[in-house]
Amino acid sequence: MDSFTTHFSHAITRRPARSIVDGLRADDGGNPDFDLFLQHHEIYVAELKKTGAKVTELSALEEFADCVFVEDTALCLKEGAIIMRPGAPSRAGEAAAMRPTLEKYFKDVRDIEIGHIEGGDILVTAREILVGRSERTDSEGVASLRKCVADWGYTVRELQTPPDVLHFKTDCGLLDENTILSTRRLADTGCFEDYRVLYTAEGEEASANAVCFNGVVLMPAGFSKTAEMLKAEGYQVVEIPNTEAAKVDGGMSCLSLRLTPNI
Ligand code: CIR
Repeated sequence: MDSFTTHFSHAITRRPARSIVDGLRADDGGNPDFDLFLQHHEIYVAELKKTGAKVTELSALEEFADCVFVEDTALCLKEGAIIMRPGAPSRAGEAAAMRPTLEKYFKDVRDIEIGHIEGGDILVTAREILVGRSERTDSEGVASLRKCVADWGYTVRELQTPPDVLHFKTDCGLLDENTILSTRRLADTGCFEDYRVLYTAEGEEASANAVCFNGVVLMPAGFSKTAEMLKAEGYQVVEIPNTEAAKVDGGMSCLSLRLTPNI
């Protein structure tokens, strides 16, 4: 049976705003080029569609520079969706803006009511939901998520995102039910002891934010050793140019919400 953690009928993306040049970033390596960002984004959306997904492409929200990174606004599970409470003040309104779209797909849409939590810090596996505390996600936010999903039967495990890493999933991605692609710095914290872990090649840590969507592993282009390793392990890999999103700390998972509606 296809896992609900890697197989989805739908995805939601949002066109990058021109204001993405002002997007948040940890280190300033120059502003992203908007036209090139848009081209890369179009490739990403096309690859999602090729996997059979129906993609809802939302319009840009110029008032939110980081709005293209929709993953941070919500968590979609098979029972319903949870609207996040981003820890970045400039991103707070993005989550509320996602609600009307999710209400079209889910009967039950819940809200994180206290603390802060962003979707980039959440990794859903077949057995549990892993959440890394970070600069954007705190224990109150994790507790609020736990409360939201308890009656749906999910276990939430609270972990720590390594220092200087934006989100938990900046450093990892689920490849299949039991396999996680991870950097060594994250896996060395012991958080994946019950899983099979494949490591990014040394110097290719930025390839860890891969996302498995309907049997295809979408990963940022330019990390040939990690891509070859994944292919040798039997994964179907598609490499997507990501230079512009990377300038504002964005990767593959951040660019979509992946879901199977229940309406
Ligand atoms: C931010 O700092 O919030 C954005 N510039 C990047 C968000 C990346 N999202 C993700 O990893 N889920």
